Amino acid sequence: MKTNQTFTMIKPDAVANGHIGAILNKITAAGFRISALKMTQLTTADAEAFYAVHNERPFFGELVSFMTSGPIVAAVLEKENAVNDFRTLIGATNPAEAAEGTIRKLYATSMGENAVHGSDSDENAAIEIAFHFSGREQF
Ligand code: FUP
Repeated sequence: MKTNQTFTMIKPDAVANGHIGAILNKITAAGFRISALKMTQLTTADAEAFYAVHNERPFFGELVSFMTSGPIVAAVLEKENAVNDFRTLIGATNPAEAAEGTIRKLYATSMGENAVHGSDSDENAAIEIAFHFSGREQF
């Protein structure tokens, strides 16, 4: 398993609000290399599978509905300590608690519509990357 990779999605709220360019700019300015990138839209089955760990949670239905509501931008990011450094760059799940200057503080609107996803472990990063990208789509 690679320990220098993480997976991100720019979520439907941030795409709809015109923040793709600003978010990618913050990511590269923070020293991440983008090694895969695509705009796509999740089906209900995709979102249910991606967020299966949350399927017993009360917010699961809303989460799936939101994540399928419009296009997303999926990307693989590379950097030393990628998972933890990217979690720091995006900030807390709830933008009201996110640190100043973080992507969620700048661009998220609520806990549910929080602009970006970031993998929470190297193991999940590998699973999430394989879910979204074939080998031929990674550079
Ligand atoms: P994060 O790792 O910060 O993306 O947060 P989680 O994996 O805990 O949650 C995944 C997504 O579920 C969040 F991005 C938003 C949604 N969520 C809610 O809508 N309400 C909650 O209480 C927790 C998470």
